[in-house]
Parts: sequence; C-alpha cells; structure tokens
Amino acid sequence: MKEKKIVITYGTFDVLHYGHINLLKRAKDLGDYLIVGLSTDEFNEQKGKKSFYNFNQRKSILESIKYVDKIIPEDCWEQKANDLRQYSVNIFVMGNDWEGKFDFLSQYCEVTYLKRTDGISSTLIRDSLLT
Ligand code: C2G
Repeated sequence: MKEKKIVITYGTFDVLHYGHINLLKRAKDLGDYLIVGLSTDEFNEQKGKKSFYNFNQRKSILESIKYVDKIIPEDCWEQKANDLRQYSVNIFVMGNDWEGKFDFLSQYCEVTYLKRTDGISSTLIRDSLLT
C-alpha cells in the first residue's frame, strides 16, 4: 500500500478566485492529500488583513473545493512546525509571493513555492466591485 503523500498550505482564501484554485490544484497534484491551514479572523488581524468573508464562510467555501481534503485553523505564525509534525506532512506549499519566507521548515519536510497567478487578487475583486 503506497504511503499517502501529505501536502499542506496556508492562507486566508478570501473571495475565492481562480488564483487560489490554481494554487490548490497544483498543491494537490504534488501529493495525495491536501490540508489547508485557513487563517482565522483573529489571525488575519495580526496579518493586517480584513477578509470580506468570515472564517466559517471561507471554510465552507473551501470545503466545496475537490482538491481540499482537510481544513485546520491557522491562528498564529508559529504553528506550522507543529502542524507538519502532527499531520506527518511531506510537502509544504505556498505561492511564490512567500518565496524563501518558510525555508526554515525544510528541516521537517519539502518546501515548495508555486508561481502566483498574475492579474487576480481578492483586493482587485473587492475594489472593482466597489467602483
Ligand atoms: N495566490 C496565488 N495567486 C493569486 C493569489 C493568491 O497563487 N493570484 C496564493 C498565495 O500565494 C497563497 C494562497 O494563494 O499561497 C492564499 O493566498 P492568501 O489568501 O492571500 O494567503 P496569505 O494572506 O498570503 O496568507 O501563513 C501563511 C499566510 O496565512 C498566507
């Protein structure tokens, strides 16, 4: 029985769009099981982000995405190393706007940065809807 390759990624995933989907699809394609550490509303404040949808709304949207197998709350910067151990993660994935920022996690698992999808962001969507 082949060991399941476990992939994890983290983010706010507000106003879900094809850039997020692109990231989630490629992350899942790297393994067999994808965990998403979804930023809580409180952690978003620490990140200086105010999401349009609250945590439960963002969670229910992500749960409907076929690439996502499990969602855990992300409520601090420091939890990643514990998460990687707790869930026996093989690959940590982030968009390359984070390039290099999580290399310290390579002591626990493979760290991969995937190209960010150009031309789309939750902010762009929100701003264009407001004009
Ligand atoms: N992303 C992407 N292309 C976009 C927008 C986002 O590939 N056009 C990727 C980001 O690089 C990130 C993921 O989608 O890997 C989620 O994006 P955000 O919700 O903006 O995540 P962020 O606020 O950067 O939070 O501890 C890590 C943080 O929680 C990451």
